[in-house]
Amino acid sequence: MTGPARNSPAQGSTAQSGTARRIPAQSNRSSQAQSGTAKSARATPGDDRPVIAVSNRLPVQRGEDGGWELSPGGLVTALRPVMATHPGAWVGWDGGTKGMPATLPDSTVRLLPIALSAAQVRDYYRGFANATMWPLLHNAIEKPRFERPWWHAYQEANHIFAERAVAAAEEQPDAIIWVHDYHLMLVPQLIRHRRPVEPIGFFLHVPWPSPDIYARLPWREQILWGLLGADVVAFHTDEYRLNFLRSCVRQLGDFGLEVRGSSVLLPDGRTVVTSTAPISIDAGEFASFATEPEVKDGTGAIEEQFAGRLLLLGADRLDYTKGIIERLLAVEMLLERNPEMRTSVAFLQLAVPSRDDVREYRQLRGTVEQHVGRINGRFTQPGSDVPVHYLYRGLSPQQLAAYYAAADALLVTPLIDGMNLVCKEYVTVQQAAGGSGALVLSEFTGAAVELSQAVLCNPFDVEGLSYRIDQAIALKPEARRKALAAMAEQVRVHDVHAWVSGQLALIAARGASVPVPPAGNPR
Ligand code: ADQ
Repeated sequence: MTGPARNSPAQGSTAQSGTARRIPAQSNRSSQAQSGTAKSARATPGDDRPVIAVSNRLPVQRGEDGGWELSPGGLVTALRPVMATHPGAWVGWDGGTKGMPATLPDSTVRLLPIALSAAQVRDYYRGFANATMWPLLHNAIEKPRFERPWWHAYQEANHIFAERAVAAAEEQPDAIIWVHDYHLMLVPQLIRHRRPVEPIGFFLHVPWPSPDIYARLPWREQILWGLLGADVVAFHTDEYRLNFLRSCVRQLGDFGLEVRGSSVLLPDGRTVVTSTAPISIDAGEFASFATEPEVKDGTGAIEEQFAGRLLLLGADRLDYTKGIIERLLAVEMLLERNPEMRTSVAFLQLAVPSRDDVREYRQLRGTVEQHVGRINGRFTQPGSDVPVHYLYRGLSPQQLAAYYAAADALLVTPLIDGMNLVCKEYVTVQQAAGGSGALVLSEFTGAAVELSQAVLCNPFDVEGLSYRIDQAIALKPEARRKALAAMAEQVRVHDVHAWVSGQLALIAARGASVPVPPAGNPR
């Protein structure tokens, strides 16, 4: 395995969690535009227009040697080749670290760090972003908290991000501006007011809930107007996109807004295009891990540790949306029903520390650890290893890949998840390693739309989930291989480079060539 594991709290939602990965060489970029309304998009940004990326966090962190390195995550890996060939800038919070470099490591992309006060971090980031919008957008699976001071801090922080992006755009007037995620939903409109003709794109990395749930937000209209400052508003799935369009009609219909097909016509005559663009991983990079000697050694060590047992794996940020409790309860039922599995099956949960300064996350960690202890207390057989293993730490992508290659099945059981990249990483590494692993995948993930050959499950039905795990274990190797090959191919063709190319081309085209069909508002 590669270097030692490091704790690296996953702050954001854009898969920038875990530990840093090596910078890959320029990868193959597919020319595919995303589905939905991207009909007129071209293969690349189309020209060498600068790209100004705006995200909550900047994609750099201090490495073990004290130097700066890229944070992990699909977004930075994907954007890096684009940013390397286009002059550009990245606007984001510095996370409280000082002395950030002026450019991305090994690149000319300028880093434009934003320093936030302790009160802004508390109210904008931990409060409004992570305790109001995160639960609301995840179907209110935890109760969203509505606090006026948090909303004011969110407005203030979004102004700061927008100002910095506007300053960057003034220096690079033909730039494409690409804003990311639920932390910055007011930013498109704030930029639009200052830069009326710049192409602005927004991508939401999390779900958009049903209009009924969204309507609970006291500031539902302001957030929608904020997003509609963009030319393109994009989502992982059609379901989220249609929910968004319905929310627009419900909340803003009386203001003269109209939805036609997948476009939104604003009272001021502008048209906003919506797009469905499922994010993906750098499949080439993950496939290459499978053949790295260090990863193979790591896999060998894990296989030795679990020799003679079937290894079931879970790997998530420790988040209440990920269905970790339901997964543990389902494993418990499996062991209850099948006494022989208490020594022939092992379940290993890898959990990346996340947002442990938010109350619900601290409570979740305690609950997970109680369940692990209880299940092992019930089912460990004298003279045998425990059935449930639990690692609470960040791992390098190579270390994760070693676990992916060793695991006989991956259990991805979120109660709701915008996409979920872990399952895409697993099928890619398993396939590249010549494995025959099975994927148990929640139907409430964006990934389930693409990876339909998985053993799909409903994690709310814990007993049913335990039977789905049984079913996955019992699948014949040929059936598993066939499903794996189809899923790995889907991820390989629709990789993150294709996603970036499609999105930038669509934003650059400003949706102007997308015809607006004469259809009524969605109900
Ligand atoms: P996340 O909620 O963070 O992302 P996910 O897409 O699964 O969820 O990404 C998690 C990342 O963490 C993966 O790339 C994985 O490699 C990494 N990881 C998992 N376990 C780890 C460990 N122990 N150590 C280090 N790294 C680990 C949000 C949304 C998702 C959406 C992404 C991208 O919630 O729905 O897929 O953004 O848009």
